[in-house]
Amino acid sequence: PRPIDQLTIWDDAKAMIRKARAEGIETVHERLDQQTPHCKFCELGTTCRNCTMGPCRVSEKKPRGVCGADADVIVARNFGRFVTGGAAGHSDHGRDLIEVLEAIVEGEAPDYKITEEGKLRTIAGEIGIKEAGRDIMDVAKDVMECFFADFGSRKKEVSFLSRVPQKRKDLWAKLGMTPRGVDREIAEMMHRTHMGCDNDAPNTLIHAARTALADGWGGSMIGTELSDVIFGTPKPRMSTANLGVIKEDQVNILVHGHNPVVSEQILAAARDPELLARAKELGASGINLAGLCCTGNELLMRQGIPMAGNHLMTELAIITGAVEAIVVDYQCIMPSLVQVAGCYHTKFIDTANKARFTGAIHFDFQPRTAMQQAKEIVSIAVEAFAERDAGRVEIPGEPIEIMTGFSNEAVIEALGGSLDPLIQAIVAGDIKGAVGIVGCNNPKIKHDSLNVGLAKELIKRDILVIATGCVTTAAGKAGLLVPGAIEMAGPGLKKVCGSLGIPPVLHYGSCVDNSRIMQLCAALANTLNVDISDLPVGASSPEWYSEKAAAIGLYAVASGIYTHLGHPPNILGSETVTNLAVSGLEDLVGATFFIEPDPVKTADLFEERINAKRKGLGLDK
Ligand code: SF4
Ligand code: WCC
Ligand code: FE2
Repeated sequence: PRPIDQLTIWDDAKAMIRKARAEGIETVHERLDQQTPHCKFCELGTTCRNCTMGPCRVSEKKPRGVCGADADVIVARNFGRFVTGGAAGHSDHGRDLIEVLEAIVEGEAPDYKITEEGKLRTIAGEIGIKEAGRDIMDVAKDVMECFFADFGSRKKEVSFLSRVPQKRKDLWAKLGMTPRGVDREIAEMMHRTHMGCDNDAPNTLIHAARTALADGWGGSMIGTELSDVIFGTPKPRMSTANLGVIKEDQVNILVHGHNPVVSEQILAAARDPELLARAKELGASGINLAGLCCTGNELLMRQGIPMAGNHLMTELAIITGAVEAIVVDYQCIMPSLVQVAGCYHTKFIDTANKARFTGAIHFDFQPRTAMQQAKEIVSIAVEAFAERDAGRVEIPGEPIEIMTGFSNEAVIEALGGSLDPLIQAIVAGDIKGAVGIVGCNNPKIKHDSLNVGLAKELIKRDILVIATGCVTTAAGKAGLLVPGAIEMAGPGLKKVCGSLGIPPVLHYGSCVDNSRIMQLCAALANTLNVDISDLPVGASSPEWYSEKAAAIGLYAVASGIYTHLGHPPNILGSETVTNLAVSGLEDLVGATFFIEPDPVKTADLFEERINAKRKGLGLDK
């Protein structure tokens, strides 16, 4: 096996990988070794399995599949479907929030409510629904109908395009990139990539961008906004991160996945007096809830629940031996967690019919019965405490302080009611620009080395960093999410963040919450009366792995944001597709991807780009 020092930058992770090896438990790292080297054709994107005349693998020697498709067509189709998988994930999550809103409106969800009436009214206004003087439930019903319709085929564009600068919308219309309906774009991509349909790589990629935009300005944005409406808009608050948040003397429940619909109820149930009393009867001092990945981010942003770890920490969290239950909803949940949990007393509980795990305890979680089901789940965890083997418990490290809760609403409030102070700081050059660092971990990359390395490098250069997804935990563990982190920032950023009492890296939420960043960029562009592509901003996913991250990257680029990836998607087998991604898109949408594994070089490229955009806006000579 590879030496542990090469696998991760974190001491808590190293301790748990060591423990796993000592106990003979396999992790993602060993499985990557088993899978290396990967299939070269698949890496290049030149394998096609779209029909049974194949599967085909094309190369210089055999340049066409049985049907005649060449590398360009095959790579574009594969990448199109890849992005579509991601858009489907985020958007189906968004749909689940609409269904909860529907259940609230119909009086079928006693354990959920409209928490943010003001926000719901604002959204209604933005999407053209009359709200003044109307009962909130009537407004909610119309918003719900409108969002359901955003998934269908009858609209010319999804509702939240009302937020997009006109110039950008005109460009999308001209390119045939306007997202019309979420499910429609997803279905159309599946159609286009069937044998004998869209056999022109650039044309396929335009539709891939449209599908990604349906995610960013459609499904994801609906997910974020309705989560705020139902569970509350995040406000700045303090919390903690790393495996040290797991408590030796308590019943530990980890929530993992993405959707707050389940985890918010688990949190409420964990505070139930009867369950607490039972936990104490069994010798625990309390019930401790902590998060993993994005469902963790959702609870952290709104409720301050501590974060146990990001993607590559999920197996390792169980290996502490102190986790009574891991409760999952969907996405980014490694199936191996069932096996790792099986090595301990840990109960693995799945809650969604669309994300079942063989060997798990299954709950078909429904809005109507949410609280009762959540209590049953917590009860299973509490009872498991009695089975814990104290001799196998090892919880590494002390929790690190973090600040979280930066919604756009909270940022505007901190700025005194408008974005003007932020714009002034950018104009003055105290803040040169901003980069959203988002996404995952990937065992091919030393865990969090790029996520942290890039964030540090950017803030040094007075570039504000906005973090979401698994990058938030990386930034937090590196001490970047506290106001004191301004000491690591350049002089301008230090001054601005110092005066506001905020960190130079802002925790902006989960992966669907990248829609908050899109909304912020659109608002800045609208205020300045420019396009998003004119702003001194960028996006990065240094350690990405998932289809969802590819969708995010593509909607960022298609929205006009220069976007970094730490390693390439499986497209290098086509020069046409690769060139389009890393340069040709610039002429079409005013932004491209760039691929760069080195954090310093990446920061150089961002700085160059940001300086050029500043010049373009007339901010610097
Ligand atoms: Fe091969 Fe064409 Fe079928 Fe793909 S669609 S498997 S390239 S014959
Ligand atoms: Ni979003 Fe990436 Fe984490 Fe999963 S939870 S691993 S897509 S960043
Ligand atoms: Fe996520």
